[in-house]
Amino acid sequence: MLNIALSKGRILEESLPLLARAGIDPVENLVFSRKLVVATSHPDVKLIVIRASDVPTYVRYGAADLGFAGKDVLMEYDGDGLYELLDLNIARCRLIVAEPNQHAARDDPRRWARLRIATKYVETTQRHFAAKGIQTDVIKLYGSMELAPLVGLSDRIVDLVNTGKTLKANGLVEVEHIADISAWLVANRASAKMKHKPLKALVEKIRQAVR
Ligand code: PRT
Ligand code: MG
Repeated sequence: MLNIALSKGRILEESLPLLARAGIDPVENLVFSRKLVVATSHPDVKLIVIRASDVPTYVRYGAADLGFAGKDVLMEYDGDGLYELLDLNIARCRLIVAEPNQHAARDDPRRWARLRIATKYVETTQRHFAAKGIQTDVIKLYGSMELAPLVGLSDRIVDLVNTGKTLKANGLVEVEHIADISAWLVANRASAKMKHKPLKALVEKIRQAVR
């Protein structure tokens, strides 16, 4: 048996058509179902549905053989015990630095010295700015980062952007690009050895479905 870990929300919505093309259809509607483990049309494949940020953990400990995980989540997680096998080319967005419009007008990123940043991506933010020799005071949030500069919690945020509508609605503007993001197929290192044959066949089907 092979378990694939997915997360509710956008990754699930975009994963289902991809999995269908790979011949894997859940036996019940995962978008509405409250079940967390669901069998599929493939007799040897089960889907497990968890929080996006928990996918690397389930895969690392072998509770799932494969996972669909956002690159943003993977960058935040040290890669131990995981193989990043394949860019699934879904749930695409960008990780960026944003600040209020009125600051951006007279702000020059080349002069940044010490930044107060609110984000869910503490590790990635620290790594990004440390590499450029810029000091940061990072404030960890779990969501609604766009609010932080509006109420004086931080000067800037590091967050994901897709259409840019959320930034715009909150008077924020992108001032620096950190990374392009999409969901990746990840595998447990031990499963990759022990279940080599069935896993390889499944990965190959997913690879075809991405194309
Ligand atoms: O459960 P947990 O809190 O861990 O995750 P979650 O609730 O954030 O899950 P979900 O379903 O929202 O997103 C999971 C994954 O989707 C992320 O880890 C990314 O890999 C991917 N993804 C792709 C996005 C976006 N696009 C995205 N636009 N995740 C979040 N957003 C948010 C963004 O944070 C911002 O608030 O959407 C808003 C911006 O969208 P636009 O279109 O207005 O620019
Ligand atoms: Mg959410």
